[in-house]
Amino acid sequence: MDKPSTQTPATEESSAEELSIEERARKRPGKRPAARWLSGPTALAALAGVAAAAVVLSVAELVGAFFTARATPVIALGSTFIDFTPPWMKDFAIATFGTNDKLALFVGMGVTILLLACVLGIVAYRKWALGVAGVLLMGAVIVASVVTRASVKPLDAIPTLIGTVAGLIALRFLITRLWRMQEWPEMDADLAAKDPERPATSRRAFFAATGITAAASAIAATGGRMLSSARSNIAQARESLQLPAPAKSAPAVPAGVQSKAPGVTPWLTPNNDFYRIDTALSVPEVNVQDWELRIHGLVEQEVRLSFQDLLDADLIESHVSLTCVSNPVGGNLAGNAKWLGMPIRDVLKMARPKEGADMVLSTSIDGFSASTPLEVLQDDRDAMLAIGMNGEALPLEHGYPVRMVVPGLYGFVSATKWVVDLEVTRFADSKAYWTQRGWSERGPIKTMARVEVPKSFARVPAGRVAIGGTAWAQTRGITKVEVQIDNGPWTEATLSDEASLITWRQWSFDWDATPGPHYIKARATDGTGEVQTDKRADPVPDGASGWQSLMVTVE
Ligand SMILES: Nc1nc2c(c(=O)[nH]1)N[C@H]1C(S)=C(S)[C@@H](COP(=O)(O)O)O[C@H]1N2
Ligand SMILES: [Mo]
Repeated sequence: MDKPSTQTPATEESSAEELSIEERARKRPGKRPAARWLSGPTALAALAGVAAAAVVLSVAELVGAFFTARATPVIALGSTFIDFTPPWMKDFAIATFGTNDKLALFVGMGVTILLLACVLGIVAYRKWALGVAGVLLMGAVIVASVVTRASVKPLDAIPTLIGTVAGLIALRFLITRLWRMQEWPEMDADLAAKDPERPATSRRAFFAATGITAAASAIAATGGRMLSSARSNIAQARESLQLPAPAKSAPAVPAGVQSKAPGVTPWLTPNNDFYRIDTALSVPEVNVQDWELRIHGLVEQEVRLSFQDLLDADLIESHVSLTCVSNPVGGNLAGNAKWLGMPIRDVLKMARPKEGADMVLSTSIDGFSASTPLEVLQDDRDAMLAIGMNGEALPLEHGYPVRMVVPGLYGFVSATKWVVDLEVTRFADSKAYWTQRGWSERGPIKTMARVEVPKSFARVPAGRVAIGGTAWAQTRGITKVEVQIDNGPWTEATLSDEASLITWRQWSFDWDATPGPHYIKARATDGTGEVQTDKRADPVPDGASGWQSLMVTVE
């Protein structure tokens, strides 16, 4: 993309008698040089640069509000700015501005960006390719700022990428207006009088375009800030939430739950690494003061619970492994955490389900729903309305302030996050979100053994190779994992300690590896004695099955 040469106002190719715009502007009588410069192409190009930079930041900020709020572009940029501020300047800022040092930071950053944006506009006006490079560089710096923040995922770069593209479009749009003002000196009043129409129009077109761009950025930036600050208020409320002690603590976890094979996932999944699956484009923001759970439908007594009611209830704590029905064989859509919550059976006792009811349809604040068999929520498996995850309030993306956790069932029929409604009903009468879309109405978790080390297609040295992984069959438990090398015999792996029937169980296997390509297979046996089926099934409609098989090369 290069500007059309016929519209180039300030080129070096200007012939001897055809003076450059700058020269002609300089030769103009009347106006003082400063005033002439301010209304000249360079100043307007600088203005275009500022508008384009505003577009980059405001669009990134707006889109960023829909992403993990840990690092919106402007905040991340601010943190990077701090990182690169020399210590003496930091001390100076704190000494001079005191508690306003944050404000000083943003003002300092703003001025820096403003100056660079001016340069960007001027450069783009003269040589478009350099302008493109400038915008891309700006995008790269923001992306680097965002992704180097703690606990930020690579996907969080997306808002900045979108902002950068929008900024490029805006810059091109504005600079094109400038290029169209080919005959710059005609802009002066005396010449404009001779041809009043054209120059004024093109000049007005530029200002109109800049105005629209600036207004759009201001709206985007304000919207983005409002959205993110609403979110950060919720995030703060979550941070300061004090979880009550459970009436019944989680049973002690045996010392040997972790697989002996190095590299196997931690037995307890940290919140930040816990897989996340939901239909929410932006994470719902729920205020605990506003949160209420309604239990209704086929019940003797409709019940409404406030968050305070949950805090006051007899809470239980339990390690439960969750699994997604979409998890392919060998996939990682599963996690194990310590949950704190109110048993759902206690809630159902208050509501007293009527004869004939066989299902509870739980609905989230954003309209997702899950159908869970009523008896599963009434038995002793510790299905709960969870408010705590690994000793913290639920993370926003895992359902803050309240979600369901039901041992033994895939998440799509049980694990409703941001839950606000429980309707006691019948499978014959209601269909849940995914059931309406072709998935099954029930979802007991299938027995599964996963190989985590070595990785598929890994190259490993000959000799002792540690194979290891995780297996699960929630509510039935894992009693055996077997490994098969190539077409050899199935051999029992070493099981790590079992914490409970509703948590996953890890395993390891020492393999004496000989050079060449080899296939590794694994299968589990659950507590009912049933061996994991080798029948391959896709995740749709009720979960994948089959034995995982992977190839490694021994060198
Ligand atoms: N509100 C809501 N809750 C939801 C979902 C959803 O899309 N919306 N997805 C479910 C699915 S399919 C799974 S596997 C689990 C995942 O829970 P996690 O994101 O905490 O791992 O949440 C369940 N709860
Ligand atoms: Mo899922």
